[in-house]
Amino acid sequence: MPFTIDTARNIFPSTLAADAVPATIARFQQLSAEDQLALIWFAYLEMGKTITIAAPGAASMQFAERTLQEMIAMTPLQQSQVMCDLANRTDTPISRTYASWSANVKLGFWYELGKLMEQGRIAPIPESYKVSANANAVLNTIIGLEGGQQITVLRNAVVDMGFDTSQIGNFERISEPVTPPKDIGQRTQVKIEGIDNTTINNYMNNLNANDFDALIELFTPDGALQPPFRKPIIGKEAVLRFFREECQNLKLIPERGVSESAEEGFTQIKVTGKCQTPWFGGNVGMNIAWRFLLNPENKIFFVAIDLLASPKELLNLVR
Ligand code: 45D
Repeated sequence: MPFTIDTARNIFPSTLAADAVPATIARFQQLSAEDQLALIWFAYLEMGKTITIAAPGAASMQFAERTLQEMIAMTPLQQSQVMCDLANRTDTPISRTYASWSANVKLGFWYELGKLMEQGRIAPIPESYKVSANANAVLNTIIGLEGGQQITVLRNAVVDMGFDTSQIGNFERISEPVTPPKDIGQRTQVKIEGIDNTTINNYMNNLNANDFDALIELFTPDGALQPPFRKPIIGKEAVLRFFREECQNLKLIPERGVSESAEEGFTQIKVTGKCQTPWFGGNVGMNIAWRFLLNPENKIFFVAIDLLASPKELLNLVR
């Protein structure tokens, strides 16, 4: 039976993903907007004691600038209202603008707001704000997670805010400009214990070099990529857009892997290792598995990226 995207998703079924992340997000979404904002604020302060976030580049900030200026000119009450509207996904002009932004522009916007809240130029969360018992429980769960899982929860919370894009119809998507790929001389080459496959090595090396045009040629026309906790992105055009919007300056550090033949001349390969986001650099390494399904021509038909449940999972290469 030939593979479909649906059957491909089940390769290496014993891979344990960090289910605590979607479980925590689901509990977070149940809270009131005020509790959500206060919770993120307290989580952010707590995490700030151990990990620092890198300032976003000017290129990603220019798009949020007008909205930030608009908010600075508001009364504190109006400012709080804008933030609650974002968390409630209410239909307002700012919630619509926010919805048109890529994940990195949204994160950059909140990064700036956080600084402005600290300076008192945007209404802060009062130190005396008492979160509900439920919110407190979610906060404690987040504080107990490992770093890579914490930042994934925060990122998802931010990405899910704003008006629902599926209700907007046609709109212009706003994302940072794509920087040119690294010069050949600047590129690094991965070495993966147990894996000797040019497609896999080229995948890692091209992604590390921001060479998305070369990277996308490793995929079949109907190929798919499934990011952590998301549905597969299907087809070269959509996958390329995802690379340009969300994958600049990632650092992939694959460590080891296993390869075996599958049905119909396909090959399934699982690789484990670390991945760093430009937001936190080497301060936060995420434990990652890549589950590849390659067609007989060694092209990528499917790859899933999983955030692993624990470092122990890095050694789980069970077929
Ligand atoms: O509400 O092979 C305040 C793919 C309070 C590609 C705040 C990948 C109020 C293929 C504090 C102001 C991408 C899939 C808010 C690999 C409030 C591939 C602010 C994997 C919101 C390997 C909060 C890549 C702030 C991975 C400022 C796994 C929060 C990348 C900021 C993962 C949070 C990247 C930030 C992650 C979170 C980045 C900056 C998880 C960033 C997380």
